[in-house]
Amino acid sequence: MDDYFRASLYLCLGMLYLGYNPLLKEPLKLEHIEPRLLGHWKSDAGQCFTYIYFSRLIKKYVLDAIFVVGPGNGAPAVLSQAYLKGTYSEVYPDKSEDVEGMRRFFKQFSFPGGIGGHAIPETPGSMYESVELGYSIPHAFRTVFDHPDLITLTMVENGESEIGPFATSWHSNKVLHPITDGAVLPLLHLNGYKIHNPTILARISHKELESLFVGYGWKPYFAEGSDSESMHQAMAATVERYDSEIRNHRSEKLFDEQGRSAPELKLLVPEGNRRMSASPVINGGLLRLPLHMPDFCRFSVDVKESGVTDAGSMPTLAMFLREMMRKNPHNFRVFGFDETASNKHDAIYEFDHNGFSHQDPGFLDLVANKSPAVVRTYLPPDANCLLSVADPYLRSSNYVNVIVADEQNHLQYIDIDAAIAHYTRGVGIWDWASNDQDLEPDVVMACCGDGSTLKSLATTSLLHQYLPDVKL
Ligand SMILES: Cc1ncc(C[n+]2csc(CCOP(=O)(O)OP(=O)(O)O)c2C)c(N)n1
Repeated sequence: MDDYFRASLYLCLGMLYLGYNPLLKEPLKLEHIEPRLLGHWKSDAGQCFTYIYFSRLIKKYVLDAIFVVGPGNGAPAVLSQAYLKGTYSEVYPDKSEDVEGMRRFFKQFSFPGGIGGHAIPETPGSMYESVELGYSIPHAFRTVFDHPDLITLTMVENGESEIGPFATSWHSNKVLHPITDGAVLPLLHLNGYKIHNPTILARISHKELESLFVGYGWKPYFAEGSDSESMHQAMAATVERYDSEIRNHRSEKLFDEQGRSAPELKLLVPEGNRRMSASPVINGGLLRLPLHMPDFCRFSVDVKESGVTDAGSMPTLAMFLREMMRKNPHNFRVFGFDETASNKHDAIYEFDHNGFSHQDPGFLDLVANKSPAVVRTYLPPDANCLLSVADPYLRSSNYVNVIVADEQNHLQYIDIDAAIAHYTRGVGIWDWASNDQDLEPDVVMACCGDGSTLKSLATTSLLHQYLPDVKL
């Protein structure tokens, strides 16, 4: 196990420091070292240590498990594990288990055109971008819903644990179903620092820490110790040390001449998909099932005349979502924030203009900055428009779909066929509200979303009434 640990640490060091000469077959020269060091050593050792001991457990007890990583900058840890367990070379054959593959594996790390210095979804066995702290526990719980045999080992770094919203996520244990869901095993890595500032949880007493986690509903176990070989050498020896420290982490028996990890290390690797980095649960899309979609037109509001019928967008959508939940009891979930009922999703026990006050009003700006290849935004003005956009959005994958819709009853404008046509075009001219008869208009009223549509139509109506000659 110690050899496996040192092989892991060697790979982490290689990613951080070595652009060339991956097995140090040649004397280390300055030009072999990455000119700009990006990425962090920090949590790598603790993460690797945890990962390999859990892999041992997987082998021993034939477990299904995955590893969710929280630490901000400890990507070398998960990368080293995916590489040592063979998954990395399986997914990226050019990063093969030989000297040239290892060199490419090291070189790509935090390098233009390569991969990030933090865990990213492209890394086998990594589900999300760990660069924005605070999601490890929420993501981990998401993985175990409806996977009763799955254990999600979750590495929570002490800096991450100080993120405000994250602190609440410790309570996620209350939403697990003991029969239908799996288990989350969080490991709080108290290495004392967030980058280089002290962390709170690493500085409070055991008693206080224990009480805190008992209060959250966890039973904490403490495993602690420090490496006596801590680095206290003087700067004067830095260059010499560089070379010898890297060598100390490596021994001929860890990697053979060709750069392959030693056969006895392979014995420590769990089988096939039981390698945490190969589990289909954490490798995007492998478990995705198509949703059974009800005909959304069944839930439409009967609009015989524009601007006459009163109905609510959210209650209409809620009926459609309730049917979706009936048809897909195990692979469709609705998450509400704090106002599920007040936002008129009662029909499914489970959002609107609170979005303008409670959430960041700059949210849509942020979304609109993203590439249309990954995000889509729609502001349906009424219930049928909302339904006709919800259906294709729910069928889509690999998109972040944002719909902004309101909760209160208000005037309905178009029937479901017109709504489908409107959604399909993405933008439209409402002839029934216009009087330009296809001539050059005097005024163009443009709007987007429920509130501004209502105001534009009210303005249009007043203009028709008081200035009938104005072409709208
Ligand atoms: C939400 C958020 N706030 C701040 C940061 C900036 N940040 C990046 S790493 C880091 C410290 C992380 O500390 P820790 O979780 O202990 O991990 P490590 O330093 O070991 O990588 C911070 C504050 C961030 N990435 N995300």
